Amino acid sequence: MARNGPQLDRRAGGRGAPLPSQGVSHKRVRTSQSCETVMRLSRYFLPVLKENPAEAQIVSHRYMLRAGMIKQQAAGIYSWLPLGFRVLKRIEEIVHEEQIRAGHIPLLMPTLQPADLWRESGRYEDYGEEMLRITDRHKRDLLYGPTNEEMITDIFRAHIGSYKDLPLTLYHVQWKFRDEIRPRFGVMRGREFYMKDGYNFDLTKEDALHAYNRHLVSYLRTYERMGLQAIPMRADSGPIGGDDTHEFLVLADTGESEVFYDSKVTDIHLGSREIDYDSHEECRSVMEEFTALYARTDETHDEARFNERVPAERQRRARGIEVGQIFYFGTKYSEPMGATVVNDKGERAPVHMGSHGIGVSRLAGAIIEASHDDKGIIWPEGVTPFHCGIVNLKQGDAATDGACGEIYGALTAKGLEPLYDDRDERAGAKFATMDMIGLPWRITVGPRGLASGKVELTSRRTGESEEMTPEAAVARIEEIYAGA
Ligand code: 5CA
Repeated sequence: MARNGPQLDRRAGGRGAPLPSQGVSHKRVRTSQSCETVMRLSRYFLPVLKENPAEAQIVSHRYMLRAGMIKQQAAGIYSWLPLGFRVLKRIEEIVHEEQIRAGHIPLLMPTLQPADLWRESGRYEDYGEEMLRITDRHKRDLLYGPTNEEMITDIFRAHIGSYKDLPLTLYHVQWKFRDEIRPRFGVMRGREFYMKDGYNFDLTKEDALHAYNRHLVSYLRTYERMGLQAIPMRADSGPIGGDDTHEFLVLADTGESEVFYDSKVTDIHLGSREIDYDSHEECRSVMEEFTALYARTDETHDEARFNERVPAERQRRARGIEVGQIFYFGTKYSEPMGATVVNDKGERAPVHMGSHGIGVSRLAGAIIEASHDDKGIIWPEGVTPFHCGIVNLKQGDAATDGACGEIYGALTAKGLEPLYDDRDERAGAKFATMDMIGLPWRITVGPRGLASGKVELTSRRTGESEEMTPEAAVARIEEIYAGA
């Protein structure tokens, strides 16, 4: 991986515009995590497992358990332990930044929803066994939301009545529950899972299709910042409805979806292009560029068309992990639920809508599937739980302890978050832990190197090490994360 790849470029914005704050910082999450004690391994909570857990069938599940990221509490329901929680928050933060950059507005809806809302759209009965239905003490029917089309439509109709308030896209990142028949692969197919779901409201179909394209572009950016290539593929809309829908697939042998595509699609990247999210033309042209070549999931795959359009040597049949999906469904919810606006001629009409989801918790697993080796996880810089590790090879040695402390202090003073392995452990055990938890950079400090004023900077991805002064190592880490 290029050291300054697109996923490092956290500062680049559409048209270079500064991000509005909207309650979401575009620096690291600081919520009680950056306090010094939690970044010293001797005082952290990192329950690393030495053995492979028998229940884990795929590498991401295995490594998430072994690296002490998650703990299963019931089938498909997990606690996120401190390391996993940091990754989850980091993924969420990138999602927020890119949504806000595209002009979408965050809010927060509850996990529990009244059944009556779903009776209005007709989905209460349709949704079937996957919906967790709950009755409260007053015998009122509730459900744990599997998605939020009805609730957001209810919010819209309560407050908006004029075309002048459009376009509008609202989104949240919230826990969902789907009582999956076969929860498996850890957080990849959970029953309780964390999802970003966004909903656009537009006056016309044309505007709503712009919202669709805008979401497609913002999703491409989101995934690339996480070090992932997620290919938009024509898919089936399932219980959400509508005819226009694309899923975003990360190619991986362990993926649950069967995919068919022209190998040329993997050459297309968004990179650091500046996209004007208000421009219908720009968003449409990116959408067309990314969806012109054949790429479909098994639900919409058409073998005859595939053979006709894709030369044999470029035909790929593979597996993929679905990390997001976008939908345009017109007035499917606005009409039955009465979400209308008055247009400039004074006529009232239902709004055109779409919904757009990203599997935030699933992404933690998908990133590991795409980025690991036989020693453990290799986090892309964009989502790493800590910017780098510091390994003290001789704990208790005054010079080594002192140098580690200085490096630690210099990094944190620059707003970076290192994880300092200050345990009284053998070097081999410390390296094994660092390799398993996958921090992309490691600074190793030992008495031998220090005698000539040097520490070692190692890339987790390439395994290459370089000797340099502690100051140079700190400067290098800073440069890497500045995306300069
Ligand atoms: N309302 C629409 C868009 S917001 C919706 O619910 N779309 S979805 O069903 O495709 O879900 C969005 C994303 O959530 C999926 O692409 C997938 O990445 C993730 N997801 C869906 N089901 C699960 C699950 N059981 N476990 C983990 N992630 C899931």
